[in-house]
Amino acid sequence: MAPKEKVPPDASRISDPSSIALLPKRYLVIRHPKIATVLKVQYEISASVREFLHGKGYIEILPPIVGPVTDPGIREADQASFVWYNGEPYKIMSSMILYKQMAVSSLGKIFAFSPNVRLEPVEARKTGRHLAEFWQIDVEAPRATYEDAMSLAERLLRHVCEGVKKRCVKELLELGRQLRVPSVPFRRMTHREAVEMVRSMGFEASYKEEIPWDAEEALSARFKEPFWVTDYPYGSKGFYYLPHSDKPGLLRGMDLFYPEGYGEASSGGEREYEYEQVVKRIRDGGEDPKKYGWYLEMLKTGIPPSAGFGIGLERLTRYVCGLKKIWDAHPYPKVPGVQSP
Ligand code: ASN
Repeated sequence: MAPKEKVPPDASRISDPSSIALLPKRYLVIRHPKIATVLKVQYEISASVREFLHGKGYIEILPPIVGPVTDPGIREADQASFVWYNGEPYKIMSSMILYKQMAVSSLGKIFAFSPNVRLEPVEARKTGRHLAEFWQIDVEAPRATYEDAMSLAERLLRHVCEGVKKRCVKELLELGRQLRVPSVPFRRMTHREAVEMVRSMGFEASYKEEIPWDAEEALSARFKEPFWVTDYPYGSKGFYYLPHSDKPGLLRGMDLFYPEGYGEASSGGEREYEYEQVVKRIRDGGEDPKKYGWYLEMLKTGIPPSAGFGIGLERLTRYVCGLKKIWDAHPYPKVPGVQSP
């Protein structure tokens, strides 16, 4: 006798699958046709990413999930900590940046799909593009420049859009998304130029800090193609970005922005890799270098310079699928301040 299966309620009758109030019932909403369609497209995005990077000689490695140190450069978010063996405080990765520097010293060009936890402030949910748990496509290459990293990231994005347009015709139609394949190279503007632009649009923004979320969104809405913001000011980002030698106070780091108001896509840059410099940078950021045990030990023994970037997978899915809310782009989304499966 065939086992009896209970028939669950018809999820296609849920009128708003993006509702925050329904997140605790994700086991129902995940069956909504729109969410299922998005998750299928996400699978094609991941396949296209692997195809592209594999073709360029990048080796996929496993990411760390926890460790004694993680990335402090996560804007307003907090790191998630817990107790490891012997009462040792450990972190859940907020990004695997420090571990990427370790991996390139062995394997050369690498990438990983890496899980990140960032306890964003509850207000972050208003942006529709912040999750407290998300995945990055993290890429790093030894002896590369930040121009190399930008060129790779834009070709990667182009390849993903082409792949999805080819393989997900039905899904894009169902989602009502007219996806453009962006032309490369993408437009580049410096952080200073971006600040001037958002100020002229009536937003407050400082030449010394990252651009506020609402101004970033408005900036992104002005463009029809993705674009780069480069040369962030010293102190505005993590200690691991290399400063320019010929432009005092500016970093060889960049953010990628989607057009149409989808906002930030990726951040990356060239890395600090010299022990003395990194210790100084950690101190400048108000942290105790002692916290960074294995990382500083590694720098003392010597690693190659490198450059890379991380592209948020759910943000990429949101952009490709044309979604308002990023929580439609994860099977089990964790939205700041919400308890859900
Ligand atoms: N993954 C980013 C990078 O490679 C760092 C980050 O997410 N904070 O620079």
